[in-house]
Amino acid sequence: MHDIQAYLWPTPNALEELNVPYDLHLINIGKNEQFAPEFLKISPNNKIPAIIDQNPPSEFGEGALPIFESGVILQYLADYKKGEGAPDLYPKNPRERVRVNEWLTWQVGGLGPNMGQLNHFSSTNIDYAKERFSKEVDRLLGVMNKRLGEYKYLAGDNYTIADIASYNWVIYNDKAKAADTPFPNIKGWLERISERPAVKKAMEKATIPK
Ligand SMILES: N[C@@H](CCC(=O)N[C@@H](CS)C(=O)NCC(=O)O)C(=O)O
Repeated sequence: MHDIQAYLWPTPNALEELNVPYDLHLINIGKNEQFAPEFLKISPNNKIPAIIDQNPPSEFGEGALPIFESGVILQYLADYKKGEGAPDLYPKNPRERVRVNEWLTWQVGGLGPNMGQLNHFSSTNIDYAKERFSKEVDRLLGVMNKRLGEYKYLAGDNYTIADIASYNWVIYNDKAKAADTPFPNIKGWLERISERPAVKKAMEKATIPK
């Protein structure tokens, strides 16, 4: 068994990028596995992703360390679990770190929830909600597209955990990927990231549970 136990559905991008050995536990949210009492002990908000580090650094004290919320998981893994030869995905330089934290929080508090609501309402006939979330997602993607016109990656010149956090949402947005996309800088960013060997490897492991 590896130190890191990862509870996901379905893409372990950060773990591959950081070269951290891990065991993958696929949690099928389509089958409500996120409500299982054992999983709620790790992730009390019944959402994936979550991890358990069986062997955290000594400054965390004794015992395994469970973590939920993707932003916190990414910060923890990049700060404490970076493996041999892995890139620095969370710079220590305070000015650069602020930029990463901004775009990470932007995803967790803005892009993720609004894309989640849009996905939810798309399969209904509640037009007001569909229009509301579709406009808000377009606005957020517009902000992101502008940023990526100025910088190669969300936090600046380098690929960071902020890009990892947004990639897994944006990759499923048809408008961002369309040939005539209104967000060409996002499309270029998606293509750049999808070429990364760690992303390719993570996608291979990303079997959607039936
Ligand atoms: N703020 C959370 C959001 C995670 C999230 O939205 N997870 C969804 C899947 S993408 C989920 O587990 N949904 C199951 C549920 O809500 O019951 C994070 O960033 O970790």
